[in-house]
Amino acid sequence: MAFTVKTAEFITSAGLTLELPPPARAEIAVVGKSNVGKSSLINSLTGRNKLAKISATPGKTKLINYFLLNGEFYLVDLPGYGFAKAPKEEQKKWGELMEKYLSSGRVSHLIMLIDIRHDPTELDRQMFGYMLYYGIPYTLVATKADKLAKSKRKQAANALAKKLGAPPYATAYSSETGDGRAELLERIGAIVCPPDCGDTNGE
Ligand SMILES: Nc1nc2c(ncn2[C@@H]2O[C@H](COP(=O)(O)OP(=O)(O)OP(=O)(O)O)[C@@H](O)[C@H]2O)c(=O)[nH]1
Ligand SMILES: [Mg+2]
Repeated sequence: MAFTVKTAEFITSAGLTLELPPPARAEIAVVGKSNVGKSSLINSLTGRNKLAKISATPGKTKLINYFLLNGEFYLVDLPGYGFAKAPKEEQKKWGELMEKYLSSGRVSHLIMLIDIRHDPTELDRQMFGYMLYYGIPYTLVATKADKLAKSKRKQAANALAKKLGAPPYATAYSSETGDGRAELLERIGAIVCPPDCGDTNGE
């Protein structure tokens, strides 16, 4: 049966000192360019509009924000990259924070977001390279799918994955309409509780 999010709660924010909460069953982190829709996706997935803070101004999320879902796994909101106006010092801090976090061995899965309307940027390629380098399993998601005609979404999402050099498959997602939500939840369900995990998660 379908995986559902029953509860979602904010746990903590962590910065460079990386004071992270005790590990949970899984830790799924959301990465992507600033303003691509990471925080919106977390709200849409959890059905909680005000859980993660959203802003039309890029660079809203500056810390690693932990949300505990169903009391058993973390969904983690990360600060975005590629915010052109960010001061050099801030960009440096972002790099240090991400390097520390991704090499911590805690991340069980990364959900990487790319805007469905734009080609991957150089920084997206770098991010993708980090993911491969650290050997972290990932899922690619093309955000803001509502900005494209329905008939073009699937193809555009898959083309993005291909351009990134990944197997040509990405989920087209819209936090506005809920497009792709069921598909991504199913994926998350499989990460949190693979077939052999011995749990009846999701009933
Ligand atoms: N049309 C549309 N707009 C979206 C969608 N997702 C996010 N947005 C808008 O995009 C802007 C940025 O959204 P956020 O969720 O704050 O983006 P973020 O990736 O968390 O940004 P940072 O925290 O700055 O890295 C906001 O104005 C959102 O309303 C979507 O699926 N469709
Ligand atoms: Mg954010």
